[in-house]
Amino acid sequence: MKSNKGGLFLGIDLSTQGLKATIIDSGLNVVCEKAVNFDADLPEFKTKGGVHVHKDGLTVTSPALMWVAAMDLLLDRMKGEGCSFNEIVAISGSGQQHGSVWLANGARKMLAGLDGRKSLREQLSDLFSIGDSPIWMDASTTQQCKEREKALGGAQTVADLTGSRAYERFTGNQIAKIWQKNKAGYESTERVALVSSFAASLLVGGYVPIDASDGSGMNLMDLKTKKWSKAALDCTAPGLGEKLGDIALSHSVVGRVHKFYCDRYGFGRDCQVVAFSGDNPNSLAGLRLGAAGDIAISLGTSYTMFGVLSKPAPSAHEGHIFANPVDPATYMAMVVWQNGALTLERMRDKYAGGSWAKFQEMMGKTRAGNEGNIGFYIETPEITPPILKPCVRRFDIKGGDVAGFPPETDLRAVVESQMISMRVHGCNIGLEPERILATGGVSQNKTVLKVICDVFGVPVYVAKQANSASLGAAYRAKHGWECGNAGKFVPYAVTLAGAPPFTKVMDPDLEINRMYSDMIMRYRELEKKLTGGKE
Ligand code: XUL
Repeated sequence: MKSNKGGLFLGIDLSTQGLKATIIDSGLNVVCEKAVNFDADLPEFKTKGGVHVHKDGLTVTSPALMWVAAMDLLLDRMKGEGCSFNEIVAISGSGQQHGSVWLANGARKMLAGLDGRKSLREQLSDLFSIGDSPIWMDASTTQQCKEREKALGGAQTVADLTGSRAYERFTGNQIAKIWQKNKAGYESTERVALVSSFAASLLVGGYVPIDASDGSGMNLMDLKTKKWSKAALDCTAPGLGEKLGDIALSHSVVGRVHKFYCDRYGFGRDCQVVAFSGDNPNSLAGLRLGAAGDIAISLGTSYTMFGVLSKPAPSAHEGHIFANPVDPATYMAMVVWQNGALTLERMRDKYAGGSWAKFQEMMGKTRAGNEGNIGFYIETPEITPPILKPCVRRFDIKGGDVAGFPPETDLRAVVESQMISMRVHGCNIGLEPERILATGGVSQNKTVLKVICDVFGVPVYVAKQANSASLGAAYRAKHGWECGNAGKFVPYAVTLAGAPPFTKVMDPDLEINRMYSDMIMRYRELEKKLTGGKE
């Protein structure tokens, strides 16, 4: 790795399926990337896609110690590649949103006492009061959502207060469930962290605040004041405010790396840690979304659609408003689909033997609009629209239920259904793109991009760098470091002046776009058959 006088910035992304690192230099060039895959690299934790789905099909957790072991492995790999840790001046990071990490009484001391002669895993095996962290795929808290919405005055009140109505995966509802079902676990907990703030805690060797942007995904924070809402805390669990600690703006410096990292890996003592945030907020930072009409579509494990709004209107039905991680004066709006890449990949495996090339070839044999056939592929509980009971439904052009489609038709039906759902539900919360920035694994796939482009009727761009969350974290490390040095907020655009432009990959076919606009009406009607009319 070349030496860099202006210092290096490290972004770390603790996602559902793995842990990634991206290092940039002061000119914003990516100089190093490394990754750990949980299933393949840490098979002893027996995860599938990084998670354990429990017997009820609704409870989904990940072993927190696996994340600790992954940090050891990632840093060892980077060290093995000769990574210049001593030149890193600031680190920030990203975590899958909503997941909670339960740190046991005494954990603060354990973190503070880290010793560079042993691995994190060796020293932190007793760190957790609850070892299985509930994550964003968990849909087991419908009862707690209902109870908390009732206590707070209804879905719209909760949305107005926290940015979203109560959602099963949102941390407040997960915490309420733990309090109700596992009181001993709750009581032996010193700190409840988010996945993002936990990763930062590992680096600092102590507790750090939750950042306002990821904090918006908890149904606990007052979105306007960016402080915990007392009413929301009170209807969740006793003594919760103390267990959660503070909230910080996302560009705040929250500490310096612990001596452990200096001794074991050669980090400098002054290397700063900037608040970690959620993966979607970090992607927003990585894709530098700022202009109205610039909307990102992230095609990863979950599919998400997001953009910046200055006057958001939180909805009692769907979508989320979060604090913007790079501009405290504005907000980000987002919609999430759980049946994203994994659902598409399962279809690819079923029909195209796991090959994207064959998948594209099969898509090429069908026409846009799929001869009027429409399908819904809810393989795991869906967030948008809320369909908690998995089901697959296929409809012909007359709206009649059909048992199956030919393979090619089935493949196109999944892609079209996923993208039409994005247009329908994104629009419901004010996400109306003038251009789309596509990111995430599936965005490499041109036939999928073509469907996005024609469904929305706007040009599609891609970032050269696929890992927008870890890149965004590296950008945010630079941003936070510059704000800290200046002693005041520095506009994000100033930090990122000179970042490489995005590449336009296609323009829409407006005739096909009109056809999709007509198809959307039918889609909405059919969707009601699955939701019973709920959005
Ligand atoms: C966002 C969400 C997912 C996770 C996945 O609300 O639940 O996108 O952040 O990483």
